[in-house]
Order: sequence, then structure tokens, then C-alpha cells
Amino acid sequence: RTPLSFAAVDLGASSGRVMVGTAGPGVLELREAHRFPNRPVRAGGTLYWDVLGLYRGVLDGLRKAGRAAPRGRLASVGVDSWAVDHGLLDASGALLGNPVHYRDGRTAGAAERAAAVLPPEELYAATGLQYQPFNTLHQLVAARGTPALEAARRLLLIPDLISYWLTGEAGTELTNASTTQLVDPRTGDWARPVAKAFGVDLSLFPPLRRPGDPAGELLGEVLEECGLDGPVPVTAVGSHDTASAVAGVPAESGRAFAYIATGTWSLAGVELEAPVLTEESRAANFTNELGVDGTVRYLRNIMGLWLLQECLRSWEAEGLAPELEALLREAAKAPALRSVVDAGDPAFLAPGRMPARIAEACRRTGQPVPRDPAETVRCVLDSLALAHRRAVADAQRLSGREVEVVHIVGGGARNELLCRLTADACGLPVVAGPAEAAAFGNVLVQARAAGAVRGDLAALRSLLRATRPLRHHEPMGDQAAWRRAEAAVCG
Ligand code: ADP
Ligand code: LRH
Repeated sequence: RTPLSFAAVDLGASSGRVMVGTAGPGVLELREAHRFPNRPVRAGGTLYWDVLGLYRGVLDGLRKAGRAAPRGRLASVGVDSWAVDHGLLDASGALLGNPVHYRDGRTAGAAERAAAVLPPEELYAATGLQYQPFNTLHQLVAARGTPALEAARRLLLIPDLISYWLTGEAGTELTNASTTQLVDPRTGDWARPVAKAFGVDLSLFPPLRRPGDPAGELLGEVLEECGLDGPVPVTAVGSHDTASAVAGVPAESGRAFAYIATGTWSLAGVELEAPVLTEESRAANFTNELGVDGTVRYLRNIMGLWLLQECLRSWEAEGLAPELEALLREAAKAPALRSVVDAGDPAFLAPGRMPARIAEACRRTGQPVPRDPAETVRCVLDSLALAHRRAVADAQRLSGREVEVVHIVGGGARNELLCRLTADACGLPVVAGPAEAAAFGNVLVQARAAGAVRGDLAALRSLLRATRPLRHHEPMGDQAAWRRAEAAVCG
């Protein structure tokens, strides 16, 4: 088994990247071939993804990946992206309009309309998905009766859409399908009674496939455009970026762990063999998404570094143009836990005016208002660490699984202050890295399918652990201060 090279297409909400991973027995390397910004566009009052711009980035990335791979050979390609969003295709396979962004306001009121069809308790018992205004089901409820949905003959989740354009073959990858609220996490199949209750036509979705399944070959036009020699297979990976990121957690065998995938979102929880569908779990807004190798990702969505990204965007628009590293240095010196906001609050979902919205939340809860950008950043990071603490504690309590260590992966693993605060808040050791866990998880699943590496998730993770530099943070400080902050947020 000689090492082989794979292209991992990983589309995050803030940037897309194409990485080249080389994997074999005892070998795992990852190089960035191409990174491009993911900038949503508001047009005619709707917030869209620029999906063709992203596909352009994928093609440019595959061309560069081919050049970066040893002997120019890619053993396969895998695609993952953010969840829930989708493109609608007509009977000829043409895209019916740009995919709408999950932060668009069209889903306002959809959850209430959905609750009138099926009580939230029943919906949770059947799908195990936490309430999110933007779950695909809510988007479909919001889109009911629109000409695009009426004309649609196929619905492809974003990574499935990219794979379809690359190969001409359509499928629905299961880990991402589990974020639609139309999948039963106990069976890993469609929740047909739920679809029926909502009048969702499941034949819109092409057949389910699982991570590791073949997903076609790059079309001739793609090979030509990217300067690649065929055939180049495409392999289904954990196409939900969070599923790939959790597969890419460098956990140590036998040491119970929680994970926090921190990028635009923080996804914090534990990996289970079976879903937790209790009423208590629903009330705590924990989700049961499906992971690689039949695992369940039992986690909570936390606003994540979106809060920081949006603050930076506001300050830039005001002409302040602060630099992230300098801000983080200043934030580290700012007073700790001076004010905290609820980083799980969907009130922070929409874009715009983030520093002002954070200030308003502090004022509303009777806490000091941050006085400058450094204090605002400190408030965001303290608030995220606090939300991480609550999610890690709740995940353990609700699943009955005690953890010894918290792994932080994703772009936030590069933020030392956030990792340190999370260790302090959780009162647990934190292992930080890799930042590109989703790409690693994507590559490892492809490598196993191609026979370049062998074993279960634990074996894939030990390869990761053995080959990556990781940073360790021991918890310090005062748990009482975090408890007080928790009371300020939870009331
Ligand atoms: P997504 O996949 O959702 O687009 P990423 O996992 O790429 O997000 O994470 C992006 C975030 O990671 C950025 O918004 C930033 O806050 C953080 N980040 C990236 N690089 C650094 C760095 N060098 N120092 C601190 N934070 C960083
Ligand atoms: C992270 C993510 C998350 C979803 C959200 C829509 O990128 O996939 O897991 O909840 O985007």
C-alpha cells in the first residue's frame, strides 16, 4: 500500500478550500492547493450563496491540486460543505436559481407553521434534530408554493450539487441528509412519516449514499478544464463539513472525548453509537446528526466565530480595519468575564451591526457594555467559552457519557485565547488542532475507500494523532467565576 494523493474540497461558510492530502500506512500529509473567499450576495431582498463562484473556486482548486499531487495523479476527490442548504434542479438538470443562504430571513415563522403540522416533540422523537430556524425542512415549509419549488424535479444539498456538476451523477450523502430533518437517526433512512406529514416529496432527493461509497468520476469537461488525466473517481465523504471535522478529531483511543468544531459555527458535543431522543434532550436543543461509520454526532450549535467575523466586517465598514492578531492580543489583556452574551441565541443569526447587537445584549442583561473593539472581542470569546462549557456539560449529562478531554478543531483551534478560555471554562484539558480537521476527515475517508489506509475511525484518528502537531491547554482559574457568568446568561 503506497501512499496516494486525494483532493479534499471543503466549502466553509467563510472560505472554500481545495486541499491535497497524501495518505498511506504511517503517512498523512495535507497541503492547501487553493483557498477562496465565500461571500454571500444579497439581491432583490434575498441572501444567496454565490454557488457558481464557489464552483469556479473548486475547479481552480482541482487544477492546482493536480499540479501539487505527486506525478500529477489524484486517486480521488471528495466534497464537503456546510449543511442544510440546497439547489433545486428542473427536469433537465438545470439549476433553478441560486441556493438561498440559511441566514436569509425567509424562514421567519416557518417553525411555527411546522409546529402546527407536527408538534415539536413528535418531530424531535422522529428526527432527533435540534430546533434551528433554517433546517432544510423549515426552508421547504417557507418555500412551499414558490414557482422554483413547484418546478423542481430534484433537490441537491450543496456538496451533492458540486459532486453532480463534477460527475453528472446525483446522490444524497447521508451525513448531510441528516441535517434536513427528514432522516430518522435510528435507521439512517428517510423519516417517511415526517416527509408525508409535511407534504415533502422524497423523490426530489436522489438515492442515499454513505461516506466511502463511490460517487462517479470527473466528467471529461472537468478533466480538461482542470488539466487532469482521467479517470479520477469521486468518493462520497462525510459531506457535511462537521461530519468530516469530527472524523478528523485526533482523539486518543480509550480516552473519552468531547469535540468542539469551531469555525463560523461552534459545534460542541460527543460522538455516540445511538441517538438520544428524550424530551430533556430536545429541551436542551441538542441535535443527533449522523457521522462517519454509523456514528451519531450529538451536539449543540453555538454561534461560533461568526460573532467575531461580523464584528470585524462592521469595523472594516466603519474604516477601522483592525487586524485580527493585534485585536486578539489586546483582548487577552482586557478584563475577564466583564460581560457575556448567550452565544447560542438565534438572535445573532442574521448578518449586520454585530458590535451594536452585542452591546445591546449586554445592556439588556444589566452588564457593562464593552468600551472598545478589544473589549468586544473579549466579550465574544468569553461568551463562546461559556457556551462551550455549557454544551460540553449538557452533552455529558444528557448522554450519560463522561469525558476526560475536549478536542478543539477548525479555524478556531488557531485562536489560542479561545482555546485557553475554553479549557478554563470547561475545567478540562483542551487539545487544539488540526485547524483543517474537515479536510483531514475528508481525505481519511477517501484514503480508506481507496485502500491506502485501513481500520476503523479510531485507527484513522491515531494516524492523525501520530502525524499532527497539537497544542495542549490545561484548565486554570476559577470555576466559580464561570458559574457566576453562566447565571448571568441563563438567568
Ligand atoms: P468555516 O469553515 O466555517 O469557513 P474556519 O474553520 O475556516 O471556518 O474558521 C474560520 C475562523 O477561524 C476565522 O473566522 C477566524 O476567526 C479563525 N481563525 C483562522 N485563522 C486564525 C488565526 N491565525 N488566528 C486566530 N483565529 C483564526
Ligand atoms: C458548519 C455547519 C453546521 C451547520 C451550519 C449550517 O459549517 O455545517 O454544522 O449547522 O453549518
